[in-house]
Amino acid sequence: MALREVLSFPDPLLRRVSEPIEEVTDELRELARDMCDVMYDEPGIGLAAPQVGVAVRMIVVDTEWTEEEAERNPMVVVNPVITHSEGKIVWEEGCLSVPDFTAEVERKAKVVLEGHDLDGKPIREEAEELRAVCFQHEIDHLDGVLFIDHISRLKRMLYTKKRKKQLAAEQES
Ligand code: K1U
Ligand code: ZN
Repeated sequence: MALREVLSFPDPLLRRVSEPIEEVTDELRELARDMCDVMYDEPGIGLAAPQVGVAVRMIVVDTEWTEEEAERNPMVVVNPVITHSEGKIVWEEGCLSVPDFTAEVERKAKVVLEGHDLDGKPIREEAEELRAVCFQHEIDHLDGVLFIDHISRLKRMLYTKKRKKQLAAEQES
């Protein structure tokens, strides 16, 4: 089956604030499956529903599957929230919706993520390093925030210019 398309900057749909999920329907289960397929295909270590054009508060994360001999172990989180955070960490981030760009971003070093799985079971996880960064990155997507919003205005402007040129060139060819 065809994979869902990942929206890319500067698509305004990436800037919407996503709606909380009241009830997990079959449609949302299918969306979660599709998001995992997209994450593994791209490849990535996380994905948020708005990146595939659906403005609901759901993320998928698998921060270990790219390591040698690791198995796929996707975590789907419905209505994720960070309930505790501490410290600071700087991490070089990329984003499947921000092509051809990475930058260092300052984030909270340790977080507690809470939410529910697709069966309504509560999830609570304490995370640090890449996993903590990834949780913050994906929850930002649910609020219409991209990692480039956390870098300097100058760097963001330079990237925006480069991206617009790239899109204009794509239109011409
Ligand atoms: O939300 C996204 O766009 C996914 C993004 C998540 C993320 C990456 C880095 C720091 C924080 C959040 C990605 O997965 S970008 C691709 C990536 O990081 C990666 C891809 C293949 C192997 C290892 C990493
Ligand atoms: Zn992203």
